Amino acid sequence: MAADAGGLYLGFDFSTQQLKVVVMDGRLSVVYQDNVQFDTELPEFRTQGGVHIHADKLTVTSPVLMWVKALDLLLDKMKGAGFDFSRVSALSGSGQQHGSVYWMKGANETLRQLDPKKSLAQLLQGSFAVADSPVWMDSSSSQQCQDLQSTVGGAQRLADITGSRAYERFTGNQIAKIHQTRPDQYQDTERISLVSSFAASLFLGDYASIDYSDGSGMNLLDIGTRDWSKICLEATAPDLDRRLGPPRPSASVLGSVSSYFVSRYSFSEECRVVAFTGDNPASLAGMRLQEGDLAVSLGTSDTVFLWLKQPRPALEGHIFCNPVDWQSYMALLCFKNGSLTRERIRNECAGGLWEVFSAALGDTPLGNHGNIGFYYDSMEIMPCAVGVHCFDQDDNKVSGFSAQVEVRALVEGQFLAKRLHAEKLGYTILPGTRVLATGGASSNKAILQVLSDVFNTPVYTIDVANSACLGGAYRALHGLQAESGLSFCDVLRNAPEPQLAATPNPAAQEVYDRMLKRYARLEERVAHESRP
Ligand code: XUL
Repeated sequence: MAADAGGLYLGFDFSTQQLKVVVMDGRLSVVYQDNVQFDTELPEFRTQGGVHIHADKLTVTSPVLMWVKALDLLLDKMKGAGFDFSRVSALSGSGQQHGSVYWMKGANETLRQLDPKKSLAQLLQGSFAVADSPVWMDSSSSQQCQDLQSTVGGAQRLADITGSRAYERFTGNQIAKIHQTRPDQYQDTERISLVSSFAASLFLGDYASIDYSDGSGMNLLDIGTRDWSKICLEATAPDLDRRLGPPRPSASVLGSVSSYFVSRYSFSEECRVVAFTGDNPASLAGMRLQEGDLAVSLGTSDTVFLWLKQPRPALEGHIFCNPVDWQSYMALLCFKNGSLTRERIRNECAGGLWEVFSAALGDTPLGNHGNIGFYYDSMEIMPCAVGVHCFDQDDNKVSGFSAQVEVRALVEGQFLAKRLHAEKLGYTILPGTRVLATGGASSNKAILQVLSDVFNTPVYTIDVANSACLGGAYRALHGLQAESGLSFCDVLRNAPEPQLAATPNPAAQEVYDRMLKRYARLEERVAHESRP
């Protein structure tokens, strides 16, 4: 089916603290946005930041009915604002990754015959076998992680199959915990959805498939065959295959919106529902990352997205199936020490002023005379290490650097780490590679110059406010056209282009290729010496 020029495309994001929607027209302009904040607009659920943190501090859940009610409220708000649902050609969206929803036996029958006179929350209140869904902030499944890894043959073997070693928040380990601690509720469960496929199910009026990309965050999907891994399923819980349903490509049109939405909100019967995916894959789509690109989000923690053709799963970082090109992959790397550490060094070495911090980067040479620093103010994820570790040009440990050298050591070190870990997962810098920078620190040109030099590639900036939602709207449009063989890139050709912000210094390649080798050696040493 071709895209309708006058049609609208909806992108929803069921994130941790809120439900958001963006509406895009056929010319790719955002024409409407709205949201529902869980804590303040649905106070009856008593969440903080959209979640309940349980007494053990490890278990973190969200009431599934809160998400259902949020959708009622959001659509009612849109209706109240006069939004014309009949113009919507397709919708898609995303959910916080890893969270899981347990549909009660008989729930699919309920979904298939929703009475448009009632709200979704009224209709579905008895449809969940587990009322409180485990979410990505949960870290209570360490035992299940250990069990899975030992059954499969170790952490690296699990990463080779599923793209990641076992992580507590990954859905398979959460499912195993539910099966072990609440066997009756597991028995009552007819279907298990991710937050993303649960949201798609509401619109579809039927159980929606889990897409390959969000499915990769479960420690259950074989990312090579793009099917459930038998050994992982068996190690997790009985009859899991049946409860998950077959996974599908992320660009699949799952069907048309259910008659409930046609009657209650005047959606067109033709409005298509495109598979929902995880919020990180949806952001990759929203940023329109292309083959060979790398996106760096510089925030409280720094996140890196990579587009990969031939991934090499490792013990750190995650490989997911790519949400916009089913034959490719993406990687997600998370570095805990981001802007808070940059702010600390700015305060200590630049009198609290970003201008002085930037000037220090301008006044120090590429490669920083061989000085290298590791600044892990809090326990770092990549690598698992803590503390500040400084080395001079001969790899001797030193207690610190002069203020200007310290500023450059921090910024160079943060970007060398990103390049090192990206390359470990199979990323290679090729001619034409672009680095897209987003997040707070991406407005600092001097920081972006170092990023460009360390990667020896041009750096572009892109506005990614709401990138997951926008990615949903882009994916809705692409889903409609994917059947005619058009790539995501073809369909989104006219979307706003990123802005060029920095180009590499001609001397950068030689300096940083050499420095990266030393950085890798020193990082291993630091990780070894400071392991908790
Ligand atoms: C990714 C992860 C988080 C959630 C947040 O692995 O756990 O980024 O997706 O919504």
